[in-house]
Amino acid sequence: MLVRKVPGFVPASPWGLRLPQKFLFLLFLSGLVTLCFGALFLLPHSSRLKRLFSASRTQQPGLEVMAEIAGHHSVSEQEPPPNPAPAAPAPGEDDPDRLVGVLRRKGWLRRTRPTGPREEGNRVAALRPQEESVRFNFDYNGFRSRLRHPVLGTRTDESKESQSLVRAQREKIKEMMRFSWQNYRRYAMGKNELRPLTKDGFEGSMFGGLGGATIIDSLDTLYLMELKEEFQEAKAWVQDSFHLNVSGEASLFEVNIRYIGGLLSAFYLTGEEVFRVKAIKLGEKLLPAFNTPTGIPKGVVNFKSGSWGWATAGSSSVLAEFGSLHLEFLHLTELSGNPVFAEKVRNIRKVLREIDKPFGLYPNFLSPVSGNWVQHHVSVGGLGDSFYEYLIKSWLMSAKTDTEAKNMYYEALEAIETYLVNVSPGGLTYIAEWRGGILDHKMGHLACFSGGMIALGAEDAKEEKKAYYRELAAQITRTCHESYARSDTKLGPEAFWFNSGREAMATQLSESYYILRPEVVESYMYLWRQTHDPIYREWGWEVVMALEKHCRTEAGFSGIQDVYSSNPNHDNRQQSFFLAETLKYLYLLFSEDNVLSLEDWVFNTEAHPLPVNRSDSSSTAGHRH
Ligand code: DMJ
Repeated sequence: MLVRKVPGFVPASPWGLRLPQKFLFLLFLSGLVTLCFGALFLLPHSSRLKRLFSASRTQQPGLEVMAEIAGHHSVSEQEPPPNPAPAAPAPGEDDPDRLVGVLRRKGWLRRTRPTGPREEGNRVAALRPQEESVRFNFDYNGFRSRLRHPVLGTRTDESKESQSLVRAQREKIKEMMRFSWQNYRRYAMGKNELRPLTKDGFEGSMFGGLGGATIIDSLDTLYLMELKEEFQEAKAWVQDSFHLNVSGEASLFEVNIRYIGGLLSAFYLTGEEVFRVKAIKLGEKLLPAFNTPTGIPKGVVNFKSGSWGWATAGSSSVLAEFGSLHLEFLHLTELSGNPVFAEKVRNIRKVLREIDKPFGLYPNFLSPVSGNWVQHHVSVGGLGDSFYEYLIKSWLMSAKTDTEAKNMYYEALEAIETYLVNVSPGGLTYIAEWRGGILDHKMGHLACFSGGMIALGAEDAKEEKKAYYRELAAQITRTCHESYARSDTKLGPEAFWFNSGREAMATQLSESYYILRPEVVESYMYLWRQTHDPIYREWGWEVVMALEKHCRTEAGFSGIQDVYSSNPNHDNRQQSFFLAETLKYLYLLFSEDNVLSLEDWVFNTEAHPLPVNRSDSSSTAGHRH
């Protein structure tokens, strides 16, 4: 339609307003906009503005700022992690006092209040000045005074003939330790492991750039065997060259059992501060792994140099890995006064206690995001093993106060007895693996630790089951011995089967290797202490002889590729657990019971002794879970 212009007539706007009215309306509108905008700026944090305009997401409130400080992008721009939160600043990389100062000046500390227990723990760790945790006063003398036995036992009457044989055997094992150490020191000092054939070092990818795995793993064995000069060499390296400012991806489990475990036991044995301080600082670097929706840690932690770390990698966590932190983390709290470590493992315990378990069994894979089992594969060998071990040892380490761990252990063992324990046609008792109800009639070398574990737990079982568990432990240990005895080298394969004519033997070359593993001699040691049956020392000595014959090389000990070959090839690797575990358990097998008495110590899954906690310090709460 055509609108004609009439002189002197000011047309109304489409809404029928005249100019002054329009002006007034615009004025009002702009005032309103200014007011709203201003109000947004008055909100406590600019990230709230972002949230107002962004789609909802699962990120924990209050944590974005910390990521920004660390130079990270917001979570939506990251791949994983699913639920990021800041972790402790990498120890030694940031000056924590300076960081706290900067945060306070900028007012960030007030604005990033945590919103729940998990975040609270992270915040404490992130902002705690490391000096503070180092300055925590642990009463070392009090701890020593509560031990029931001298750490290295009491001297026995050396004139006894039988004792002198045992002493000679012990001396032989000590010589093997000295030989392993000296070759490592000569060819690979500071590297993670020795390669004895090529006479150089091996770094591997499990430790995120940390070095010296063999050194940390060896400290307590050197101390136990009174290899004093060697112990001093190892300690000097930890003091001067063990740097934590690394930035790779590490296995949470491996760093925990080898490094944290090794440092903790070195501290408890010697009282040397350097071990306590480094254990705590390294423990703080592991905390980012727990930043998942369930608090179940991922298997890999990223030590990002000079920044927060993020838990990354795979979609499920492994039972043996997240289930084998309890002992060390309680001691980190005990030695630092920082509750965060105990809180992390208490939460893992809670998730595992509450989750449904098929037939009472614990599958090996759990999603740290949903908290559900990922597959129904159950094993007392690899992937499951040390979870069960840490239940019974948590009970023992708590001076028998952690009844929750005790109950979980015996319930799990009942399910294992019912569904997994079998006897072969040839009369060998074994623990099979379970795949959704179907059994694999095999045992891994790793599962052979279970003889020792069941023996250790037998004493606190219900009266009517004690004898049964002692016998079960003995039978499983006998089966594991058979796996050694049936090979040409008298060393056992990585896995062995029971559903062919050749029982307790590997069925293919790919399972026929032996990499200096400790589990069989570990069980001999526990069974010896429980029964004093000389058969365990005899079997242990067979292993010593076989190691000497097949694994000793010119420059250290090496694993072998085929236990069924009378002249096996070497794998060119002296594993750090050979010094931490295999040689330690052998030495203890030929020692008196009061040397590292089981009344005073529990061994972590890398054979590092941690003391039974009889203190009544405030952080003991961690031990009562
Ligand atoms: C060690 O690192 C530990 O014993 C772990 O629990 C399992 N495997 C190795 C030794 O075989």
